[in-house]
Amino acid sequence: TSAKKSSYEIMTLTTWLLKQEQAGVIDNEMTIVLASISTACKQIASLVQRAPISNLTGVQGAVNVQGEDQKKLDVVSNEVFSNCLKSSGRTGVIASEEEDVPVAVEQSYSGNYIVVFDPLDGSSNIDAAVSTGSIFGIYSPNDECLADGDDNETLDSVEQRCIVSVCQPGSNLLAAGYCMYSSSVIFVLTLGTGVYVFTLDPMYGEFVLTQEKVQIPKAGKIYAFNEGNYALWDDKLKSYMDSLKEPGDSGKPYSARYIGSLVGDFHRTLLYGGIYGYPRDKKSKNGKLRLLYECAPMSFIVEQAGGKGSDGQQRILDITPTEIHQRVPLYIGSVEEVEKVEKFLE
Ligand code: AHM
Ligand code: MG
Repeated sequence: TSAKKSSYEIMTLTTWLLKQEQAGVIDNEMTIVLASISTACKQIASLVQRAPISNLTGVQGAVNVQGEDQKKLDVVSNEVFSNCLKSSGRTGVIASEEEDVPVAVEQSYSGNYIVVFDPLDGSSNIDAAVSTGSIFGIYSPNDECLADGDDNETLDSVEQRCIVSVCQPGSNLLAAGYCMYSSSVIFVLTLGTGVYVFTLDPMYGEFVLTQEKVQIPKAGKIYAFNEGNYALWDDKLKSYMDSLKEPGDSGKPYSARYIGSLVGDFHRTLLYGGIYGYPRDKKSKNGKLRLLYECAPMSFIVEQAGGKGSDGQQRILDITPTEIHQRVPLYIGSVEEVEKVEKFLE
């Protein structure tokens, strides 16, 4: 008999989560929340793949709180995500990039986890069938969200409680992940014990573990910035960008890659090394990306893979949001690359 693992042996996300629960990494409630998120992602994956057939491309007609056109799929994905989380019965408050304010989940049975998410990031790519993704982060319930006020509590004060409960620094995250809808559907997850990658097997309809304990290369010569904004950047950032184009000793400058979809650009950076940046500029004083739904979860993941997430000066995970849709500049990726841009910005 050989010691070789049976070639029929696969580790599904469900089995993996149950093993994490048995090992005491997560509790039963968290297992259920994560399972419901993976279901939402599978549903969104199928909606994204069939979008041109089922007439889900194009805009909804509404503009979200942040003044952006909502795509039809933004709206649908937000509903899918919210419904899966609500019906898990284990979330107390959910906050979405697509909603004005966080919502208290009335049907919560136990657990009361706080979940922040961007249901469909990079949706401007959808109509051309380019990569998109969902991003999420999970916080433990705090006093604010547990205080189940009396029946006379006004809607305003419930809302205020929810806002206070989600405005936590990323360093409090218990779990974070993303699902990328691309040539493969990839689910990346950290529970604070390394980064695990699962790939959706379309035959089984299950996420299967394909990479464990992923480590980002210490350095990497790929940069992903929207350089169209160059003229709006400050001089320090311009000279950083110029430096990447110097051939240097190796005779080869950095390579530019920019999908315009954070999840796709981040996933490539995680595997190949390099840097993704969304700086502040003359028009967008805090850049474009949101701290709660985008920057903090991605920074938790990158740190778990041995990389770095910074706003140019400080660690993203140390920033406590004062507003739920707060934006911050983001520089994320290989340690050496992020430190390099920090040096230039000093
Ligand atoms: P969104 O949440 O409205 O989809 O915006 C976020 C996206 C990111 O996925 C991407 O990295 C960035 O916006 C691209 O912005 P730009 O088109 O300005 O380069
Ligand atoms: Mg987004």
